[in-house]
This record gives sequence, structure tokens and C-alpha cells, in this order.
Amino acid sequence: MVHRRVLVTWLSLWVFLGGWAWAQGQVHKVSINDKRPWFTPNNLRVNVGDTVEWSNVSAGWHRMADVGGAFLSKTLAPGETFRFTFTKPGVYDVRCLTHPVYMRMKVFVGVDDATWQKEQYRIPTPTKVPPPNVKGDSGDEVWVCAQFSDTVQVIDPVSNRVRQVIRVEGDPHNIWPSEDGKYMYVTSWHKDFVTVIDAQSKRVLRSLKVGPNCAHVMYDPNDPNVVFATIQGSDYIVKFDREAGKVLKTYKMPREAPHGFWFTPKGKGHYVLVPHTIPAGGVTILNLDTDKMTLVETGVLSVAVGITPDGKKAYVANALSGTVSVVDVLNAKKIKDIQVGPGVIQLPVDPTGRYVVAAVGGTGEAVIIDTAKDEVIRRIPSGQSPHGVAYSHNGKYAWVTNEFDDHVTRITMGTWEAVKIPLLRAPYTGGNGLTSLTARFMISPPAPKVALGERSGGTP
Ligand SMILES: [Cu+2]
Repeated sequence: MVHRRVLVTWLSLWVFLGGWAWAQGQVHKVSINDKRPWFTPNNLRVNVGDTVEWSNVSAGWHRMADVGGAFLSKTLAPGETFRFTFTKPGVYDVRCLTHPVYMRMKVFVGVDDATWQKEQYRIPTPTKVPPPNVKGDSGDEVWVCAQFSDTVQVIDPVSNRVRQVIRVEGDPHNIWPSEDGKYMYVTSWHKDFVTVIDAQSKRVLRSLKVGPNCAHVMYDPNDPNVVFATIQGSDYIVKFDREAGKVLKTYKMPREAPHGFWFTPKGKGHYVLVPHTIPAGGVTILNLDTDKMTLVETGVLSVAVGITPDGKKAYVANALSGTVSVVDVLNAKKIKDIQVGPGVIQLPVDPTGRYVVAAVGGTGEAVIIDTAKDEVIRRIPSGQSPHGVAYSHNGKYAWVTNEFDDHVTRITMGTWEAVKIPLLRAPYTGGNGLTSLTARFMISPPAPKVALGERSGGTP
């Protein structure tokens, strides 16, 4: 009797475990990388009931999400994993929501062969453009974060050629000068530090650890001795000293994932406007005199802000909504939504205050908004996935970076003529067998010419 009972128990356990294993389906592993291809594999075919496990084998922070809303992980630190069991058939557009433009993959659940073959995700290949025969004005030089190649590339504004390449590790994403033009600050988008470059010598001076997925950087126009950075893999922004020696203060935001922030100009209020990408969007208006924060709902995946020279109006890019929200800064109120197209990212207001050039990733265009009417007046083709926008100091040119192309587009304000200026490819591509991508840039005061290709210093 005893033996029989043991046998029955074992049988039920076997049935139970077998049934459990069957219900769970198979487990498929995907690794998350910092470089292309960002997911291995980046197309995965599974059965209904199967589980996918994403392992962060990179040295950065990532956050897994289905665009259709089936799941959203927490921010995964290096070594962490996330699992999801697919119970419904279909094709899932899966992204790292911290880096949603390029960290993409597809999961095919219970689909037929035709769907699997036809709908695979392929990472875009940059289009090669020749150097232009047009010249520019002396003065500003253009600093471009060639993010995928781990370089910052400096363009000579007269010849329209890259004249210097500076190595910056960790996917350099956003760049900003100090008020006197002595330093350039660069964020490392897949890492947690800001790199400081001597703008004249082009040498890397030091780096400062600020927090996971350091996104944008900018000094406070009302107090140029302090510099701020947004920490997208968190719910805070940081303030550090001009020399980037230490973090002075951390501001906890009402929402997560702060990204492309902007200050009201000097003497026009003391506010910083911080957009939130994940999951809800919106913009926080932070009064830096009182530390009071007001959240304004704008749209979904709010990624960047631009502010008029009088400090009164802000433009907020809602990447997933495909809209630009016009916000009354002093009254913390949304005035209007302008339809521009999916994947709208940076949109600074030009120095005259008359125009906003918005980089619209989904349509490949630089979209021009007239600030008097707050309407779109022009759409200019730029490249694959336009991303960053900056202006020359005299307001003559706007420069637009293209995330999946190797060129920046120079647009002449008013005539809207567009010229494509190539960045350098290999050997500056970070050893990934990939042509470089650009993310953002800013313009510094003139600097002496340095031999092309000289690599001065490395990121500490
Ligand atoms: Cu990521």
C-alpha cells in the first residue's frame, strides 16, 4: 500500500509538472547589447504560450516594452533580465523604450511562414552622400555627436568638412558648451557620465558620473556656473558645477525618464522645462528659485522642449503622438497641439524667435513652424530619422542630424535651402562594422585648426 501511494504521488507530481511545463511553453533568450545589432536575435519566432527572456548583457541600462502596450519592464541594470509570456498571436514591435528609435526587434507569435518572412525588422543602412561644393561662413564650428561611432566630430563651417574627431565612450548623445565656450559637455547615453572636453584643444579633460542613461546637458543661463543633466534611466535631473567636479544637487521629478530639457533665457524667468518620455509623457516646469514643480500634460513620449527668446512660450515634442504642444510657460498651460508627424524629437526655437525647426524622425523631414501663427509652413527632407537641431549664433543656419544617416543637413533659414554634409565613417565607427549615426550637436566659438584624425585624449 505504501509503495502504491508513493507511486500515485509521483505520478500526480509528474502530471502536474508536465502540464505546467506544457502550459509555460518554451523559453527563448534574447540578449540586449549596447551596439548594433542591439538585440540578438532581432527577429524571433515563437509559439503562443512561449516565454521570451531578455538579458541585459550590455554595460548600460535598458527598458523593454511592446509598442502595442503588452508589457513594459523596469529599467534593467547590467546583468538583469526580464521575461514575458506571449499568450496572443501576432507580430510584436518590441523596443528598448529608453532608446526607442534604434533599439528595435520583432517577436512573431504563432504566425505563418509568409508573415515571418515578409515582416522582419531590418536596421536601416545609411545612405552615402558626397561632400558638398558649397562653402559656409567662418565663425561657428559645428560639434556633432556621432553617437553610434563613439565619437564627437567637429565640422569646419567654411569647407563643410569634418576637421577633428574626438573619441567619447558610451554613445555620446547630446552636447552643450559652457557659457564662455571654454568647455564642451557631452552626455553618454548608454552610460552614466558626462564628459568634459576642452573646446580649444579638443582634449577630453574628465568625466563625471551623474546617473543611468544620461540624456541631455545644458548650463543654467541665469547661473552659468552650474550645469544640468537629465537622467533618463531614473526620475531625476542633476545639477553639477561648471568644472564638472561634483554633483551639487539632485531634483526628483514628478514623472520618470526626463530627456531633452530647456531653460528660459537669461532674465526671462528662472525655469527649466523637463519633458518625460516614459510611459506617460508631459512636461515638468521647475521654478529654480522656489523648487516648485508643475506638471503639464502634453502628449505621449514627450522627448524635447524649445523656448522662445522672451521665455513665454515653450514647444514640446511628443514623439509618439506626433504632435508639438505649445505651452504658456508662466501659466503652465497647454495652448495648442500642432500635428507634425511621428517621431518628432528636437525642436529648438531659432535665435530670432520666428521659427521652430523640428526634427521629425518618422517622416525624414525638418518641419518648420512659424511661431507667429504656430502652424507648419514648410517640410524639408533631411535624411533617415532626423533627430537633433541647432542654430548658428547669427541665426543664418539650422543644422539637423539624422540618426540613421552619416550626414548632417544644413538648412539656410528663410530660403530653406538644404545641403548635406557627410560625417566620417570607419575607422571611427567603434568597431561595430557599422557606419556612424549622429545624434545631436551644438555650436562652439571659433577654435584653431587641428589636424584631422588626431585623437586627443580618451574618455577617462
Ligand atoms: Cu536601451
